[in-house]
Amino acid sequence: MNMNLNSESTKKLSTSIQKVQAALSAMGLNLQVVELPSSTRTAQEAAEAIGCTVPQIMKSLVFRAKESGKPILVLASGANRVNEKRLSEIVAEPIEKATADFVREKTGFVIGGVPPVAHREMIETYIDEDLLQYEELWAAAGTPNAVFRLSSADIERMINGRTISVR
Ligand code: 5CA
Repeated sequence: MNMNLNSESTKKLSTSIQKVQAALSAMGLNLQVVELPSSTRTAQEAAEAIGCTVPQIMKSLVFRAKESGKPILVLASGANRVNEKRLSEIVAEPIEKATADFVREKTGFVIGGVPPVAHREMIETYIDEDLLQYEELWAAAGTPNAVFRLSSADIERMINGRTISVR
């Protein structure tokens, strides 16, 4: 038997994906991580790979509060650009975009795969109100080619965050 071929064909799910699936299962929600053959690194790529619209992609954007150094997670509709001035007023601190290293350190995941749940530490979270209109949403699930489908109702069940207008 060709062991290389065999190990390739029985490739295991990455530990990052397993972490996300375990967290979803632990919440008692029947949500399944799916790995796609093409990149889901950006909202645009994810929408194309899934066959949904960009606004239905739930982006997980990490910011850093400049005074406290705490991470801030914004779950935003794929079509929306976060108004950083508005966000800093809500957070009551100046904020900046997180570096790739900061994202990895606080969430445990790489950019392009950051899920809305299962982070290494608790992260203050804000939810884009525009997401709540969609019955079908898709979020990253640990790697840049894994996602899971959820509904806007699932957001409230799984995420302890404040709903805001991010635009
Ligand atoms: N998997 C997709 C769709 S679910 C995804 O994770 N999209 S995302 O928008 O949530 O994550 C990509 C985001 O990471 C970008 O919008 C951008 O804000 C951020 N990002 C990309 N490159 C960098 C970088 N070099 N440094 C800091 N942040 C980055």
